Amino acid sequence: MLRPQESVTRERRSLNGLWTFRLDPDGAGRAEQWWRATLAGAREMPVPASYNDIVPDLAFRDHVGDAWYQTTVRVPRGWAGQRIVLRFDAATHRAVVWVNDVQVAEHEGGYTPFEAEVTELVEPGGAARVTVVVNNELTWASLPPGILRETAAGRTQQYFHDFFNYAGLHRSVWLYATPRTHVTDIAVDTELDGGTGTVRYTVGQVGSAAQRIVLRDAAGVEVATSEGAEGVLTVPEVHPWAPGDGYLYELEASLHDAAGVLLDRYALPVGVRTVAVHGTEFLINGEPFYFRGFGKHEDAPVRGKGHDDALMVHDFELMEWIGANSFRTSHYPYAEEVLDYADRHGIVVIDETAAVGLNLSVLVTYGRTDLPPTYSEHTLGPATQRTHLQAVRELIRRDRNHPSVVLWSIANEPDAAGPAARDYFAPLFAEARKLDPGRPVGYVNMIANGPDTCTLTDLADVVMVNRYYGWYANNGDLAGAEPALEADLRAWAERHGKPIIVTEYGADAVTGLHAVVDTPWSEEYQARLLEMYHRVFDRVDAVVGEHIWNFADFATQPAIVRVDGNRKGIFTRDRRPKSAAFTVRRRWRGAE
Ligand code: GCB
Repeated sequence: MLRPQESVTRERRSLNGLWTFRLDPDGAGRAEQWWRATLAGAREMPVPASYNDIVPDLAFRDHVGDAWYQTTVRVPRGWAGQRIVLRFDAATHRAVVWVNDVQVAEHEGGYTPFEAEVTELVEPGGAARVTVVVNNELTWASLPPGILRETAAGRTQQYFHDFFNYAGLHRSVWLYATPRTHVTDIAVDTELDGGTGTVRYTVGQVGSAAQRIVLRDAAGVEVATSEGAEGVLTVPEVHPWAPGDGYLYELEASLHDAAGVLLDRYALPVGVRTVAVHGTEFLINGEPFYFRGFGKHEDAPVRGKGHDDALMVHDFELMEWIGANSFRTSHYPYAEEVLDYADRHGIVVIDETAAVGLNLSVLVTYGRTDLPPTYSEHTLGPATQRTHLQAVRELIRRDRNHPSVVLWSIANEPDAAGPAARDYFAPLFAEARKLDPGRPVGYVNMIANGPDTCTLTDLADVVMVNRYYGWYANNGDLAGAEPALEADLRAWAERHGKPIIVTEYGADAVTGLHAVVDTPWSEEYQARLLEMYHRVFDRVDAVVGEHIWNFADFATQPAIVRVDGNRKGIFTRDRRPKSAAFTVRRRWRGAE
Protein backbone atom coordinates (compact mmCIF):
# COMPACT_ATOMS: atom_id res chain seq x y z
CA MET A 1 0.00 0.00 0.00
CA LEU A 2 1.56 3.28 -1.13
CA ARG A 3 1.97 6.15 1.31
CA PRO A 4 0.38 9.43 0.30
CA GLN A 5 2.99 11.72 -1.23
CA GLU A 6 3.35 15.00 -3.05
CA SER A 7 4.44 14.76 -6.65
CA VAL A 8 3.90 16.73 -9.81
CA THR A 9 0.49 15.01 -10.04
CA ARG A 10 -0.37 14.44 -6.37
CA GLU A 11 -1.16 16.53 -3.32
CA ARG A 12 -1.90 15.70 0.29
CA ARG A 13 -3.25 17.53 3.29
CA SER A 14 -2.51 16.52 6.87
CA LEU A 15 -5.48 16.28 9.21
CA ASN A 16 -3.21 16.20 12.26
CA GLY A 17 -3.92 18.65 15.06
CA LEU A 18 -6.67 19.04 17.60
CA TRP A 19 -9.82 17.03 16.94
CA THR A 20 -12.90 16.91 19.14
CA PHE A 21 -13.25 13.78 21.23
CA ARG A 22 -15.71 11.96 23.41
CA LEU A 23 -15.50 8.71 25.33
CA ASP A 24 -18.49 6.42 24.94
CA PRO A 25 -18.48 4.33 28.14
CA ASP A 26 -22.06 3.15 27.60
CA GLY A 27 -21.52 2.27 23.95
CA ALA A 28 -24.39 4.54 22.93
CA GLY A 29 -22.79 6.37 20.02
CA ARG A 30 -23.36 3.82 17.28
CA ALA A 31 -27.07 3.43 18.05
CA GLU A 32 -27.48 7.18 18.45
CA GLN A 33 -25.51 7.82 15.25
CA TRP A 34 -23.12 10.36 16.69
CA TRP A 35 -21.45 10.80 13.31
CA ARG A 36 -24.53 12.65 12.02
CA ALA A 37 -23.84 15.84 13.98
CA THR A 38 -21.22 17.75 15.90
CA LEU A 39 -20.06 15.56 18.80
CA ALA A 40 -21.98 16.71 21.86
CA GLY A 41 -20.06 17.34 25.09
CA ALA A 42 -16.76 16.80 23.36
CA ARG A 43 -13.33 17.99 24.48
CA GLU A 44 -10.21 18.60 22.43
CA MET A 45 -7.80 15.77 21.73
CA PRO A 46 -4.49 15.83 19.86
CA VAL A 47 -3.93 13.63 16.80
CA PRO A 48 -1.63 11.75 16.65
CA ALA A 49 -1.60 10.54 20.28
CA SER A 50 -3.10 7.93 22.54
CA TYR A 51 -5.97 9.47 24.45
CA ASN A 52 -5.25 7.54 27.68
CA ASP A 53 -2.76 9.87 29.38
CA ILE A 54 -3.93 13.21 27.96
CA VAL A 55 -6.64 13.70 30.59
CA PRO A 56 -5.61 13.01 34.22
CA ASP A 57 -8.55 10.74 34.90
CA LEU A 58 -8.72 6.95 35.23
CA ALA A 59 -11.90 7.03 33.17
CA PHE A 60 -9.68 7.95 30.22
CA ARG A 61 -6.66 5.89 31.13
CA ASP A 62 -8.59 2.67 31.74
CA HIS A 63 -11.42 3.21 29.28
CA VAL A 64 -12.69 0.05 27.60
CA GLY A 65 -14.84 0.41 24.51
CA ASP A 66 -15.63 3.07 21.93
CA ALA A 67 -14.15 6.55 21.74
CA TRP A 68 -15.16 9.13 19.15
CA TYR A 69 -13.03 11.62 17.25
CA GLN A 70 -14.29 14.30 14.90
CA THR A 71 -12.85 17.05 12.74
CA THR A 72 -13.80 19.18 9.79
CA VAL A 73 -11.58 19.34 6.76
CA ARG A 74 -11.70 21.81 3.92
CA VAL A 75 -11.03 20.18 0.59
CA PRO A 76 -8.66 22.21 -1.59
CA ARG A 77 -10.45 23.84 -4.49
CA GLY A 78 -7.77 22.73 -6.88
CA TRP A 79 -8.69 19.09 -6.36
CA ALA A 80 -11.73 19.28 -8.63
CA GLY A 81 -11.69 16.36 -11.07
CA GLN A 82 -9.18 14.41 -8.94
CA ARG A 83 -9.65 11.21 -7.02
CA ILE A 84 -9.77 12.09 -3.31
CA VAL A 85 -8.79 9.63 -0.59
CA LEU A 86 -8.98 9.70 3.20
CA ARG A 87 -6.18 7.73 4.83
CA PHE A 88 -5.46 6.70 8.42
CA ASP A 89 -1.89 5.61 9.08
CA ALA A 90 -3.30 3.71 12.09
CA ALA A 91 -6.35 3.60 14.40
CA THR A 92 -6.00 1.41 17.46
CA HIS A 93 -7.31 -1.29 17.61
CA ARG A 94 -10.15 -0.92 15.16
CA ALA A 95 -12.19 1.86 13.68
CA VAL A 96 -15.20 2.88 11.66
CA VAL A 97 -15.03 6.13 9.69
CA TRP A 98 -17.77 8.39 8.34
CA VAL A 99 -17.51 11.34 6.00
CA ASN A 100 -20.50 13.55 6.70
CA ASP A 101 -23.32 10.99 7.09
CA VAL A 102 -21.78 8.17 5.08
CA GLN A 103 -19.69 5.30 6.42
CA VAL A 104 -16.55 5.04 4.30
CA ALA A 105 -14.22 2.64 6.08
CA GLU A 106 -13.98 -0.04 8.71
CA HIS A 107 -10.67 -1.57 9.78
CA GLU A 108 -9.42 -4.18 12.22
CA GLY A 109 -5.89 -3.96 13.61
CA GLY A 110 -4.31 -1.02 15.38
CA TYR A 111 -0.95 -0.71 13.62
CA THR A 112 -1.51 -0.78 9.88
CA PRO A 113 -2.98 1.83 7.55
CA PHE A 114 -6.31 1.89 5.76
CA GLU A 115 -8.01 4.30 3.42
CA ALA A 116 -11.23 5.07 1.59
CA GLU A 117 -11.95 6.88 -1.62
CA VAL A 118 -14.28 9.79 -0.85
CA THR A 119 -14.34 11.56 -4.21
CA GLU A 120 -18.12 11.39 -4.52
CA LEU A 121 -18.71 12.51 -0.93
CA VAL A 122 -16.76 15.73 -0.79
CA GLU A 123 -16.82 18.97 -2.70
CA PRO A 124 -13.52 20.62 -3.68
CA GLY A 125 -13.60 24.03 -2.01
CA GLY A 126 -16.16 22.76 0.51
CA ALA A 127 -15.87 21.35 4.02
CA ALA A 128 -16.45 17.78 5.14
CA ARG A 129 -17.08 16.36 8.60
CA VAL A 130 -14.90 13.37 9.43
CA THR A 131 -15.99 11.18 12.36
CA VAL A 132 -14.11 8.16 13.62
CA VAL A 133 -15.03 5.70 16.33
CA VAL A 134 -12.03 3.80 17.65
CA ASN A 135 -12.45 0.75 19.82
CA ASN A 136 -9.78 -0.73 22.09
CA GLU A 137 -11.40 -4.02 23.11
CA LEU A 138 -9.16 -7.06 23.00
CA THR A 139 -10.88 -10.39 22.41
CA TRP A 140 -9.99 -13.90 21.26
CA ALA A 141 -10.34 -12.65 17.70
CA SER A 142 -8.09 -9.58 17.98
CA LEU A 143 -4.32 -9.06 17.83
CA PRO A 144 -3.14 -8.78 20.46
CA PRO A 145 -5.79 -10.98 22.09
CA GLY A 146 -7.49 -10.40 25.44
CA ILE A 147 -10.51 -11.16 27.58
CA LEU A 148 -13.31 -8.72 28.36
CA ARG A 149 -15.15 -9.14 31.62
CA GLU A 150 -18.36 -7.53 32.83
CA THR A 151 -17.91 -6.87 36.54
CA ALA A 152 -19.87 -4.91 39.13
CA ALA A 153 -17.33 -2.12 38.58
CA GLY A 154 -18.00 -2.12 34.84
CA ARG A 155 -16.13 -3.65 31.95
CA THR A 156 -12.56 -4.68 32.52
CA GLN A 157 -9.95 -5.81 30.08
CA GLN A 158 -7.41 -8.57 30.68
CA TYR A 159 -4.56 -9.15 28.29
CA PHE A 160 -1.51 -11.36 28.13
CA HIS A 161 1.15 -8.96 26.89
CA ASP A 162 3.44 -6.69 28.83
CA PHE A 163 2.73 -3.19 27.58
CA PHE A 164 -0.08 -0.76 28.25
CA ASN A 165 -3.10 -1.06 26.00
CA TYR A 166 -2.88 2.45 24.57
CA ALA A 167 -5.54 3.44 22.05
CA GLY A 168 -6.62 6.23 19.77
CA LEU A 169 -5.45 7.79 16.53
CA HIS A 170 -1.74 7.05 16.96
CA ARG A 171 -0.50 8.16 13.58
CA SER A 172 -1.17 10.73 10.91
CA VAL A 173 -4.44 11.18 9.09
CA TRP A 174 -4.36 12.40 5.49
CA LEU A 175 -6.66 13.63 2.80
CA TYR A 176 -4.94 13.26 -0.53
CA ALA A 177 -5.60 13.61 -4.19
CA THR A 178 -4.42 11.60 -7.17
CA PRO A 179 -5.45 11.70 -10.80
CA ARG A 180 -8.27 9.29 -11.68
CA THR A 181 -5.81 7.26 -13.72
CA HIS A 182 -3.18 6.53 -11.15
CA VAL A 183 -0.49 4.25 -9.79
CA THR A 184 -2.01 1.95 -7.17
CA ASP A 185 0.94 -0.07 -5.94
CA ILE A 186 4.61 -0.77 -6.51
CA ALA A 187 6.56 -3.85 -5.46
CA VAL A 188 10.32 -4.17 -5.83
CA ASP A 189 12.79 -6.99 -5.26
CA THR A 190 16.49 -6.47 -5.65
CA GLU A 191 19.50 -8.62 -6.42
CA LEU A 192 23.25 -8.16 -6.62
CA ASP A 193 25.65 -9.87 -8.97
CA GLY A 194 29.16 -8.63 -8.41
CA GLY A 195 29.04 -4.89 -9.04
CA THR A 196 25.74 -5.05 -10.88
CA GLY A 197 22.39 -4.59 -9.18
CA THR A 198 18.96 -5.49 -10.47
CA VAL A 199 15.61 -4.10 -9.44
CA ARG A 200 12.66 -6.26 -10.40
CA TYR A 201 9.49 -4.20 -10.21
CA THR A 202 5.74 -4.51 -10.59
CA VAL A 203 3.59 -1.40 -10.82
CA GLY A 204 -0.19 -1.54 -10.49
CA GLN A 205 -2.47 1.06 -12.04
CA VAL A 206 -6.09 2.04 -12.45
CA GLY A 207 -7.10 3.38 -15.86
CA SER A 208 -5.47 2.90 -19.19
CA ALA A 209 -2.06 4.47 -19.58
CA ALA A 210 1.46 3.57 -20.61
CA GLN A 211 4.01 3.16 -17.87
CA ARG A 212 7.48 4.56 -17.88
CA ILE A 213 9.91 3.69 -15.10
CA VAL A 214 13.05 5.66 -14.35
CA LEU A 215 15.61 4.74 -11.72
CA ARG A 216 17.82 7.55 -10.45
CA ASP A 217 20.78 7.43 -8.10
CA ALA A 218 21.06 9.56 -4.97
CA ALA A 219 22.53 12.41 -7.01
CA GLY A 220 19.48 12.37 -9.28
CA VAL A 221 21.32 10.84 -12.25
CA GLU A 222 19.25 8.45 -14.37
CA VAL A 223 20.78 4.96 -14.19
CA ALA A 224 18.14 2.73 -15.78
CA THR A 225 14.77 2.97 -17.51
CA SER A 226 12.01 0.61 -18.50
CA GLU A 227 8.51 0.50 -19.95
CA GLY A 228 5.53 -1.54 -18.81
CA ALA A 229 3.92 -2.75 -15.63
CA GLU A 230 6.62 -5.32 -14.87
CA GLY A 231 10.28 -5.37 -15.62
CA VAL A 232 13.86 -5.53 -14.53
CA LEU A 233 16.15 -2.53 -14.17
CA THR A 234 19.86 -3.21 -14.34
CA VAL A 235 22.22 -0.98 -12.40
CA PRO A 236 25.89 -1.24 -13.37
CA GLU A 237 28.40 -0.21 -10.69
CA VAL A 238 25.60 -0.31 -8.18
CA HIS A 239 25.93 1.37 -4.79
CA PRO A 240 24.25 -1.22 -2.55
CA TRP A 241 22.13 -0.40 0.47
CA ALA A 242 24.03 -1.81 3.45
CA PRO A 243 23.94 -1.66 7.23
CA GLY A 244 25.36 1.74 8.16
CA ASP A 245 25.07 2.95 4.56
CA GLY A 246 21.47 3.78 3.74
CA TYR A 247 22.09 4.47 0.07
CA LEU A 248 18.82 4.87 -1.80
CA TYR A 249 17.92 5.06 -5.44
CA GLU A 250 14.57 6.47 -6.50
CA LEU A 251 12.21 4.53 -8.71
CA GLU A 252 9.88 6.92 -10.46
CA ALA A 253 6.78 5.39 -12.01
CA SER A 254 4.95 7.60 -14.52
CA LEU A 255 1.71 7.03 -16.39
CA HIS A 256 1.19 8.67 -19.79
CA ASP A 257 -1.76 8.81 -22.15
CA ALA A 258 -1.54 7.95 -25.85
CA ALA A 259 -0.38 11.48 -26.68
CA GLY A 260 2.42 11.22 -24.15
CA VAL A 261 0.80 13.55 -21.61
CA LEU A 262 1.78 12.79 -18.02
CA LEU A 263 -1.17 11.45 -15.97
CA ASP A 264 0.38 10.34 -12.68
CA ARG A 265 3.77 10.02 -11.06
CA TYR A 266 4.89 8.27 -7.89
CA ALA A 267 8.45 8.06 -6.55
CA LEU A 268 9.59 5.16 -4.39
CA PRO A 269 12.96 5.02 -2.55
CA VAL A 270 14.73 1.76 -3.35
CA GLY A 271 17.72 0.20 -1.64
CA VAL A 272 19.51 -2.47 -3.65
CA ARG A 273 20.55 -5.26 -1.33
CA THR A 274 20.20 -8.97 -0.73
CA VAL A 275 19.32 -10.92 2.38
CA ALA A 276 19.92 -14.64 2.84
CA VAL A 277 20.41 -17.27 5.48
CA HIS A 278 23.25 -19.69 4.94
CA GLY A 279 23.95 -22.31 7.58
CA THR A 280 24.19 -20.42 10.84
CA GLU A 281 24.96 -17.12 9.12
CA PHE A 282 22.64 -14.22 8.38
CA LEU A 283 23.91 -12.58 5.21
CA ILE A 284 23.26 -9.06 3.96
CA ASN A 285 24.80 -8.53 0.52
CA GLY A 286 26.57 -11.84 1.00
CA GLU A 287 28.37 -10.62 4.15
CA PRO A 288 27.69 -12.09 7.60
CA PHE A 289 25.67 -9.60 9.60
CA TYR A 290 25.63 -9.39 13.42
CA PHE A 291 22.56 -7.67 14.91
CA ARG A 292 23.38 -5.21 17.73
CA GLY A 293 20.46 -3.30 19.13
CA PHE A 294 17.17 -3.44 20.91
CA GLY A 295 13.63 -4.53 21.14
CA LYS A 296 11.79 -1.21 21.30
CA HIS A 297 8.32 0.16 21.89
CA GLU A 298 6.41 3.10 20.55
CA ASP A 299 5.92 4.60 23.98
CA ALA A 300 6.43 7.95 25.67
CA PRO A 301 5.00 10.04 28.48
CA VAL A 302 1.78 11.92 27.71
CA ARG A 303 1.44 10.85 24.06
CA GLY A 304 1.54 7.09 24.75
CA LYS A 305 1.90 5.41 21.37
CA GLY A 306 1.34 8.57 19.33
CA HIS A 307 3.99 9.02 16.68
CA ASP A 308 6.27 11.99 17.19
CA ASP A 309 9.11 12.93 14.82
CA ALA A 310 11.15 14.59 17.60
CA LEU A 311 11.10 11.44 19.71
CA MET A 312 11.78 9.24 16.69
CA VAL A 313 14.87 11.16 15.63
CA HIS A 314 16.10 11.33 19.22
CA ASP A 315 15.74 7.55 19.59
CA PHE A 316 17.70 6.95 16.38
CA GLU A 317 20.39 9.39 17.57
CA LEU A 318 20.65 7.53 20.87
CA MET A 319 20.92 4.23 19.00
CA GLU A 320 23.74 5.75 16.95
CA TRP A 321 25.41 7.04 20.13
CA ILE A 322 25.33 3.61 21.72
CA GLY A 323 26.40 1.77 18.57
CA ALA A 324 23.21 -0.11 17.67
CA ASN A 325 22.86 -1.22 14.06
CA SER A 326 19.36 -2.71 14.26
CA PHE A 327 16.11 -3.09 16.21
CA ARG A 328 12.93 -5.13 16.28
CA THR A 329 9.52 -3.49 15.97
CA SER A 330 8.38 -5.32 19.10
CA HIS A 331 5.46 -6.01 19.32
CA TYR A 332 3.59 -4.50 16.35
CA PRO A 333 4.32 -2.70 13.07
CA TYR A 334 5.75 0.77 13.79
CA ALA A 335 4.88 4.04 12.07
CA GLU A 336 6.04 4.15 8.45
CA GLU A 337 8.14 7.22 9.23
CA VAL A 338 10.30 4.93 11.39
CA LEU A 339 10.99 2.51 8.55
CA ASP A 340 11.69 5.34 6.13
CA TYR A 341 14.24 6.74 8.58
CA ALA A 342 15.84 3.31 9.01
CA ASP A 343 16.05 2.97 5.22
CA ARG A 344 17.81 6.33 4.88
CA HIS A 345 20.25 5.65 7.71
CA GLY A 346 21.15 2.02 7.08
CA ILE A 347 19.53 0.69 10.25
CA VAL A 348 18.43 -2.95 10.02
CA VAL A 349 14.89 -3.87 11.12
CA ILE A 350 13.12 -7.05 12.23
CA ASP A 351 9.48 -6.29 11.44
CA GLU A 352 6.86 -7.86 13.69
CA THR A 353 3.08 -8.29 13.60
CA ALA A 354 0.92 -7.40 16.61
CA ALA A 355 0.71 -11.09 17.55
CA VAL A 356 1.91 -10.89 21.14
CA GLY A 357 0.44 -12.61 24.17
CA LEU A 358 -0.59 -15.79 22.33
CA ASN A 359 0.15 -17.88 25.38
CA LEU A 360 -2.46 -18.38 28.05
CA SER A 361 -0.04 -19.63 30.70
CA VAL A 362 0.22 -15.94 31.55
CA LEU A 363 -3.25 -16.22 33.11
CA VAL A 364 -1.51 -17.58 36.20
CA THR A 365 -0.60 -13.99 36.99
CA TYR A 366 -4.35 -13.23 37.10
CA GLY A 367 -4.76 -15.95 39.70
CA ARG A 368 -6.25 -18.48 37.26
CA THR A 369 -5.41 -22.09 38.03
CA ASP A 370 -7.83 -23.68 35.53
CA LEU A 371 -5.72 -22.70 32.53
CA PRO A 372 -7.59 -23.07 29.25
CA PRO A 373 -5.61 -24.39 26.27
CA THR A 374 -4.04 -21.59 24.23
CA TYR A 375 -5.43 -22.92 20.95
CA SER A 376 -9.05 -24.08 20.85
CA GLU A 377 -12.45 -23.16 19.44
CA HIS A 378 -13.09 -21.06 22.57
CA THR A 379 -9.72 -19.37 22.91
CA LEU A 380 -7.21 -18.67 20.12
CA GLY A 381 -8.92 -20.38 17.22
CA PRO A 382 -9.98 -19.93 13.60
CA ALA A 383 -11.16 -16.34 14.15
CA THR A 384 -7.80 -15.35 15.65
CA GLN A 385 -6.00 -17.08 12.84
CA ARG A 386 -8.04 -15.14 10.26
CA THR A 387 -7.12 -11.87 11.97
CA HIS A 388 -3.51 -13.01 12.11
CA LEU A 389 -3.42 -13.90 8.41
CA GLN A 390 -4.77 -10.48 7.59
CA ALA A 391 -2.15 -8.91 9.88
CA VAL A 392 0.63 -10.77 8.03
CA ARG A 393 -0.80 -9.61 4.69
CA GLU A 394 -1.12 -6.00 5.78
CA LEU A 395 2.38 -5.94 7.27
CA ILE A 396 4.00 -7.32 4.14
CA ARG A 397 1.88 -5.26 1.80
CA ARG A 398 2.88 -2.12 3.70
CA ASP A 399 6.58 -2.83 4.33
CA ARG A 400 7.90 -5.16 1.64
CA ASN A 401 9.73 -2.36 -0.23
CA HIS A 402 11.80 -1.22 2.75
CA PRO A 403 15.44 -2.30 2.38
CA SER A 404 15.89 -1.91 6.14
CA VAL A 405 13.44 -4.76 6.77
CA VAL A 406 15.44 -7.99 6.57
CA LEU A 407 13.26 -10.42 8.52
CA TRP A 408 9.54 -10.88 9.23
CA SER A 409 8.56 -11.86 12.75
CA ILE A 410 5.20 -13.62 12.68
CA ALA A 411 4.65 -13.48 16.46
CA ASN A 412 6.29 -12.85 19.82
CA GLU A 413 6.43 -15.68 22.34
CA PRO A 414 3.40 -17.71 21.29
CA ASP A 415 2.68 -21.07 22.81
CA ALA A 416 4.80 -23.11 20.38
CA ALA A 417 4.34 -26.64 21.67
CA GLY A 418 2.26 -29.41 20.16
CA PRO A 419 0.25 -29.93 16.99
CA ALA A 420 -2.28 -27.19 17.76
CA ALA A 421 0.47 -24.56 17.64
CA ARG A 422 1.76 -25.94 14.38
CA ASP A 423 -1.69 -26.06 12.80
CA TYR A 424 -2.25 -22.48 13.83
CA PHE A 425 1.11 -21.18 12.57
CA ALA A 426 1.93 -23.21 9.44
CA PRO A 427 -0.53 -21.26 7.22
CA LEU A 428 0.86 -17.97 8.55
CA PHE A 429 4.41 -18.86 7.60
CA ALA A 430 3.17 -20.09 4.21
CA GLU A 431 1.34 -16.81 3.59
CA ALA A 432 4.43 -14.74 4.43
CA ARG A 433 6.55 -16.83 2.06
CA LYS A 434 3.97 -16.59 -0.70
CA LEU A 435 3.72 -12.80 -0.44
CA ASP A 436 7.45 -12.25 -0.09
CA PRO A 437 9.52 -15.23 -1.21
CA GLY A 438 12.78 -13.35 -0.86
CA ARG A 439 12.81 -12.42 2.81
CA PRO A 440 13.58 -14.67 5.76
CA VAL A 441 10.75 -15.40 8.16
CA GLY A 442 10.78 -16.32 11.83
CA TYR A 443 8.95 -16.10 15.10
CA VAL A 444 10.21 -15.18 18.57
CA ASN A 445 10.54 -18.08 20.98
CA MET A 446 9.87 -18.10 24.70
CA ILE A 447 11.88 -20.20 27.14
CA ALA A 448 8.97 -22.54 27.91
CA ASN A 449 9.32 -24.12 24.44
CA GLY A 450 12.91 -25.32 24.17
CA PRO A 451 14.69 -26.66 21.09
CA ASP A 452 13.12 -30.10 21.49
CA THR A 453 9.52 -29.15 22.22
CA CYS A 454 9.10 -26.21 19.84
CA THR A 455 7.04 -27.33 16.84
CA LEU A 456 7.56 -24.17 14.76
CA THR A 457 11.30 -23.73 14.28
CA ASP A 458 11.53 -25.88 11.18
CA LEU A 459 9.07 -23.45 9.54
CA ALA A 460 11.49 -20.57 10.22
CA ASP A 461 14.76 -19.44 8.64
CA VAL A 462 16.28 -18.20 11.86
CA VAL A 463 15.91 -18.91 15.56
CA MET A 464 14.86 -15.87 17.58
CA VAL A 465 14.85 -16.43 21.33
CA ASN A 466 13.98 -14.27 24.34
CA ARG A 467 15.93 -15.34 27.41
CA TYR A 468 15.85 -14.07 30.99
CA TYR A 469 18.44 -16.13 32.88
CA GLY A 470 19.52 -13.97 35.80
CA TRP A 471 16.08 -12.33 35.93
CA TYR A 472 12.97 -14.52 35.74
CA ALA A 473 15.21 -17.57 36.32
CA ASN A 474 18.33 -17.50 38.53
CA ASN A 475 17.30 -14.09 39.81
CA GLY A 476 20.32 -12.46 41.46
CA ASP A 477 22.51 -15.45 40.57
CA LEU A 478 24.68 -14.61 37.58
CA ALA A 479 27.07 -17.47 38.33
CA GLY A 480 24.21 -19.94 37.90
CA ALA A 481 22.65 -18.06 35.01
CA GLU A 482 25.75 -18.07 32.81
CA PRO A 483 26.09 -21.84 32.23
CA ALA A 484 22.30 -22.21 31.94
CA LEU A 485 22.18 -19.64 29.16
CA GLU A 486 25.13 -21.17 27.36
CA ALA A 487 23.68 -24.69 27.50
CA ASP A 488 20.35 -23.40 26.17
CA LEU A 489 21.89 -21.57 23.20
CA ARG A 490 24.19 -24.48 22.36
CA ALA A 491 21.22 -26.85 22.37
CA TRP A 492 19.41 -24.64 19.82
CA ALA A 493 22.52 -24.47 17.65
CA GLU A 494 23.05 -28.22 17.70
CA ARG A 495 19.42 -29.21 17.29
CA HIS A 496 18.46 -26.73 14.53
CA GLY A 497 21.65 -25.50 12.84
CA LYS A 498 20.15 -22.06 12.14
CA PRO A 499 21.41 -18.59 13.01
CA ILE A 500 20.30 -17.50 16.47
CA ILE A 501 19.28 -13.95 17.28
CA VAL A 502 18.74 -13.34 20.98
CA THR A 503 15.82 -10.97 20.54
CA GLU A 504 15.38 -10.20 24.24
CA TYR A 505 17.63 -10.32 27.29
CA GLY A 506 17.88 -7.89 30.15
CA ALA A 507 16.99 -6.94 33.68
CA ASP A 508 14.83 -4.26 35.26
CA ALA A 509 16.79 -1.41 36.84
CA VAL A 510 15.35 1.51 38.73
CA THR A 511 17.50 4.57 38.13
CA GLY A 512 19.35 5.70 41.21
CA LEU A 513 19.31 2.29 42.87
CA HIS A 514 22.94 1.28 43.36
CA ALA A 515 24.55 -1.75 44.96
CA VAL A 516 28.06 -3.12 45.35
CA VAL A 517 27.02 -6.78 45.31
CA ASP A 518 24.69 -8.33 42.72
CA THR A 519 21.30 -6.87 43.58
CA PRO A 520 18.37 -7.21 41.21
CA TRP A 521 16.76 -3.85 40.27
CA SER A 522 20.06 -1.98 40.74
CA GLU A 523 21.79 -0.26 37.83
CA GLU A 524 24.95 -2.30 38.47
CA TYR A 525 23.10 -5.62 38.30
CA GLN A 526 21.55 -4.71 34.97
CA ALA A 527 24.99 -3.87 33.57
CA ARG A 528 26.65 -7.00 34.97
CA LEU A 529 23.87 -9.22 33.66
CA LEU A 530 24.34 -7.81 30.16
CA GLU A 531 28.10 -8.36 30.39
CA MET A 532 27.46 -11.98 31.34
CA TYR A 533 25.20 -12.49 28.29
CA HIS A 534 27.81 -10.90 26.04
CA ARG A 535 30.49 -13.30 27.27
CA VAL A 536 28.21 -16.20 26.39
CA PHE A 537 27.24 -14.80 22.97
CA ASP A 538 30.92 -14.48 22.11
CA ARG A 539 31.43 -18.17 22.86
CA VAL A 540 28.52 -19.52 20.77
CA ASP A 541 29.20 -19.20 17.03
CA ALA A 542 25.59 -19.61 15.94
CA VAL A 543 24.59 -16.42 17.79
CA VAL A 544 24.34 -13.72 15.12
CA GLY A 545 22.57 -11.05 17.07
CA GLU A 546 21.90 -9.42 20.41
CA HIS A 547 18.84 -7.24 20.98
CA ILE A 548 18.63 -5.97 24.54
CA TRP A 549 15.21 -5.74 26.12
CA ASN A 550 14.44 -2.84 26.07
CA PHE A 551 15.70 0.37 24.52
CA ALA A 552 13.75 2.45 27.07
CA ASP A 553 11.47 1.95 30.07
CA PHE A 554 7.84 1.72 28.98
CA ALA A 555 4.31 1.74 30.35
CA THR A 556 2.54 -1.46 31.33
CA GLN A 557 -0.62 -2.25 33.21
CA PRO A 558 0.01 -2.09 36.97
CA ALA A 559 1.51 -5.27 38.47
CA ILE A 560 3.53 -6.11 41.55
CA VAL A 561 6.51 -7.02 39.34
CA ARG A 562 6.39 -3.60 37.64
CA VAL A 563 7.54 -0.25 39.05
CA ASP A 564 5.33 2.24 37.23
CA GLY A 565 5.97 0.20 34.09
CA ASN A 566 8.69 -2.09 32.78
CA ARG A 567 12.15 -0.85 33.81
CA LYS A 568 14.33 -2.97 31.55
CA GLY A 569 15.22 0.09 29.51
CA ILE A 570 18.84 0.98 28.93
CA PHE A 571 17.40 4.48 28.82
CA THR A 572 14.65 5.75 31.10
CA ARG A 573 11.26 6.54 29.67
CA ASP A 574 12.42 10.13 29.17
CA ARG A 575 15.56 8.83 27.42
CA ARG A 576 18.27 9.37 30.05
CA PRO A 577 20.99 6.72 30.17
CA LYS A 578 21.24 4.21 32.98
CA SER A 579 24.71 2.98 33.95
CA ALA A 580 24.30 0.01 31.59
CA ALA A 581 24.13 2.37 28.60
CA PHE A 582 27.85 3.05 29.01
CA THR A 583 28.64 -0.65 29.41
CA VAL A 584 26.78 -1.41 26.19
CA ARG A 585 28.36 1.50 24.36
CA ARG A 586 31.83 0.23 25.24
CA ARG A 587 30.96 -3.14 23.70
CA TRP A 588 29.17 -1.86 20.60
CA ARG A 589 31.35 1.14 19.81
CA GLY A 590 34.51 0.37 21.73
CA ALA A 591 34.05 3.88 23.15
CA GLU A 592 33.79 5.47 26.59
C1 GCB B 1 9.11 -10.91 27.32
C2 GCB B 1 8.18 -10.22 26.38
C3 GCB B 1 8.20 -8.71 26.56
C4 GCB B 1 8.23 -8.36 28.05
C5 GCB B 1 9.49 -8.95 28.65
C6 GCB B 1 9.60 -8.66 30.15
O1 GCB B 1 9.49 -12.02 27.13
O2 GCB B 1 8.41 -10.55 25.04
O3 GCB B 1 7.08 -8.16 25.93
O4 GCB B 1 8.16 -7.00 28.27
O5 GCB B 1 9.49 -10.33 28.48
O6 GCB B 1 10.23 -7.68 30.53
O7 GCB B 1 9.02 -9.42 30.93
